[in-house]
Amino acid sequence: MKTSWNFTKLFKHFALVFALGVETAYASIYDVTIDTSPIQSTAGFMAFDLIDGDGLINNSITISNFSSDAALITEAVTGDVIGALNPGPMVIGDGDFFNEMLQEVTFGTFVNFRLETTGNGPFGPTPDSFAFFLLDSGFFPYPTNDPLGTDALMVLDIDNAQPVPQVFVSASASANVSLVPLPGAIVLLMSGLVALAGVARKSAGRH
Ligand SMILES: [Ca+2]
Repeated sequence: MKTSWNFTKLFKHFALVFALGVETAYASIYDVTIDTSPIQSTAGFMAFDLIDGDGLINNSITISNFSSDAALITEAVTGDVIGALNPGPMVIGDGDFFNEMLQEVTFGTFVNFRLETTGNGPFGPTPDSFAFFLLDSGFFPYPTNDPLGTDALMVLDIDNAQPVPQVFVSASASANVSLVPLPGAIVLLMSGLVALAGVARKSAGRH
């Protein structure tokens, strides 16, 4: 019986270490691919916005590995933004309430970039929130099925330690996101599982 209790305690220890590790040391990374063929050759803008929803805990969004056949024209920055798309990286912080990089473009057929988000809590009812928009030359967003009605193509609410983007549907572009595995988190998880397996074998052998 004592062995079982120790196993439970060890499991809780690793679960806690893993949870704390994710919350304090790791971010979530996504590769984003956007097909802009329907609006190819038109003039417009890409808006990368981060809203400081909680007004308390600092979070940031880092955009890197930008590649596109769009022509980048001028850029306009509001608030807490460092760097640019090309060359990157570009870091959008939440130093102000509204933080934005507005990139004027002539759209091509694709826009690809890597998006890294912090996941710093505690998390309240109005989380820090990132949103990405495609706008026409009159600054009107191309419509999407974003339920909030903002016509965002992608939204990432930083409401947990590993926030997940929401992608919306549009007739003007289609976006896909894929999670990039975090080597550090995987190594930590695996070491915990190996240790647990060893304890489980010893425990089984004694019964
Ligand atoms: Ca914040």
